[in-house]
Amino acid sequence: MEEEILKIKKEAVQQITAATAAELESLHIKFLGRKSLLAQLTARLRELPPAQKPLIGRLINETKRTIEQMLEEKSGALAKAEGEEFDLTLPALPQACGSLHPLTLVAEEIEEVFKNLGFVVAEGDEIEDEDHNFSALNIPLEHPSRDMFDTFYLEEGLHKKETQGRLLLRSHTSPAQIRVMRNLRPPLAVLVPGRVYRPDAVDATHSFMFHQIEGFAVDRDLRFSDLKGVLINFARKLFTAETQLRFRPSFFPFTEPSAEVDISCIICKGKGCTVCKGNGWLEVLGCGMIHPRVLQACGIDSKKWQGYAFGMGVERIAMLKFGIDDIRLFYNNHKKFLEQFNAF
Ligand code: FA5
Ligand code: MG
Repeated sequence: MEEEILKIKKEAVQQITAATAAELESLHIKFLGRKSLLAQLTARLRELPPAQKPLIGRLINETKRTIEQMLEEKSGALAKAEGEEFDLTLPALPQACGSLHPLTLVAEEIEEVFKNLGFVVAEGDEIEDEDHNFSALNIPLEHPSRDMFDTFYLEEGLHKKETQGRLLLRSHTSPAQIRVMRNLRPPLAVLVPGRVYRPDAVDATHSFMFHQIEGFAVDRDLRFSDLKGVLINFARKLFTAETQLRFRPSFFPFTEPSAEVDISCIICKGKGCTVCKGNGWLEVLGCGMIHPRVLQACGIDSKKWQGYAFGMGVERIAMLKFGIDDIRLFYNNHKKFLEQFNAF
């Protein structure tokens, strides 16, 4: 009898394993029903010698329990599989494909223009110290940009004027000039893209974090006309041959003479809008001839070498390039906005 029971169990295992949902019910009747083989064996227990009865009885009960459990598990597994069943003939879901951010696209395009002129690309540090961000750039201690209202400082002791080494989030990319010029000897032509930080009030053209690209060259006999030449070439390459540049005399402690450069507003074609604040021009960069004191602070003989430098706002240029009328659109990660740059 023991053998018969094991045979039934083996058969049950095979059939339940291979069963479909529809077959489970009949297998339940076949193995556990009133007319099942196990039920018949139970009826024959009487015929057994008394010593064997409890043993075989227990084996039958255990087998019933095992089969019952297997049927339950199988039915659960089949129900779950049905829920996950999918139609292979359905068309695939479209995959959303990312693309480069408009600021990255514009920065790369600007880099390309200057690389073609022989500039190399370097990287500066976003956390700077006062020496690189200000002092070595000839920005005196009393200059308003060093005020804590105009710069994000990272450490305590903001009012100790005698310390030179407070840490800060760089407020422009110009400290990279110092880092490069203290490490490499001229002739140099270098481009440094990166993020900068200022506690500016946010509006359509200002953000507290934005991107600049610093560019500078140091060589013998460099003149302001060389600077004008590379900037006009840059504007014509990035925009159109008709793009107007306006050089406004300005002041930076680290350049002399200095200028700020405006580009004719491409958004309103000079008619006046929120981007150009109604005057038809948008300031995109500051520039000038590197101040002799800056060269000297880097151990470069200012009698032998001259340099020019410029620092452009990447957001402003991207706004003009793509006709974007609010700088905040670059940062809020709206898919509808970003998707428009897939084609570029
Ligand atoms: C500077 O930062 C100088 N370091 C530029 C420079 C470099 C001058 C080398 C001479 C030689 P300025 O603060 O003007 O200058 O900023 C440069 C450009 O950054 C501006 O023309 C503008 O395009 C952009 N910019 C300035 N502030 C913001 C802001 N809050 N949000 C977005 N763009 C800004
Ligand atoms: Mg300015």
